[in-house]
Amino acid sequence: MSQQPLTVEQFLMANPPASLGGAGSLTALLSAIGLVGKTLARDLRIAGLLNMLGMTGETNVQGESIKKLDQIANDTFIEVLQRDGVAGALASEEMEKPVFVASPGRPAPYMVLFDPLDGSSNTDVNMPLGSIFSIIEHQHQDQPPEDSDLLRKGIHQLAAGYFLFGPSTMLVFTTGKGVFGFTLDPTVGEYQLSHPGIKMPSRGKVYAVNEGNYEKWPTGTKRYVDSLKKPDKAAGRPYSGRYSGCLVADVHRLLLGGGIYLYPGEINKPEGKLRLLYEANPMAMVVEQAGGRASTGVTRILEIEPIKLHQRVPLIIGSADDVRDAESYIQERAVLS
Ligand code: AFP
Repeated sequence: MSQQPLTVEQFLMANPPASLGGAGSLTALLSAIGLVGKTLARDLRIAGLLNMLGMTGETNVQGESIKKLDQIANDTFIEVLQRDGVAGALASEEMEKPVFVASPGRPAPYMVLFDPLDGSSNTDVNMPLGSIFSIIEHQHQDQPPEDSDLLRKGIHQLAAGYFLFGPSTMLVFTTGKGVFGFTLDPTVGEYQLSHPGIKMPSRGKVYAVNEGNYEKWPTGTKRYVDSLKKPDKAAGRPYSGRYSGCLVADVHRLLLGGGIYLYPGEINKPEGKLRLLYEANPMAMVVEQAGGRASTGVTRILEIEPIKLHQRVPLIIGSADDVRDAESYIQERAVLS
């Protein structure tokens, strides 16, 4: 008889992560996050039938129009983690301020930062979507969180991961001891270990970037992307372009097959688009744990000292050698200009 793959809870029982405030508390939190993913997977599957597509008519703290599914995903994270989790504070890309979860008499040793629905331009066209989460220590458990409580460098993350809502739903996470991918079996309602100990190739043949922005990039970034298209059989070039509009989907491809994703800084917008705390930090932790690399082109993402909650950063992430190449082009530009 073939062996049944481990569920997330069984996996964490066999490989217990260091927990704060009592054994099993991080497992409980990851389990609650798993429930968020199952709920969203269900909603996304039938969103087109339930009037869940399109816009709410409102804008978020970043000034971006909110899709109905952004709102639903955000509410799902908040409701589930408030009720079931051991998180005392929740911060989201979609909310101006963090939410305090009062839990008198029981420890709430974690804070969760999340992008509830990544790639929301894909919602209305049935393309892949993601959710991203980062878990850090909640240091002042008895007080409503200040923004400053959440401003921790990425190296202090205790766990990070994402859901990929594609043909199947996957939960991929790290607690600092490697990266593990679980596929949701909807018939039994469990995530099952399908991708143990993911390791990225040190170089790939795929690049993911919104090349429509080419004219806005600094010279070094342009030269790097140009270089990927110059045929050189020995170097495995030209690379193939693959860009889905969903960071999670693009990075997931690289995690399994290698390559590079860039959302670089632009001449008139050097900070780029992606958010440090909700997107770059958690994806960087996952990728580094799989042997990859993540930087702004100059600075390691996980070493950036955040100065505000909704801070943006350029993100160059993927196979270590590919990211090093991109850095050398980007830094050369800094020297030449
Ligand atoms: P949205 O969730 O607002 O659609 O943004 C998605 C995202 O943060 C990331 O997932 C994509 O890689 C990137 O932005 C796409 O941005 P562009 O549409 O500017 O290429």
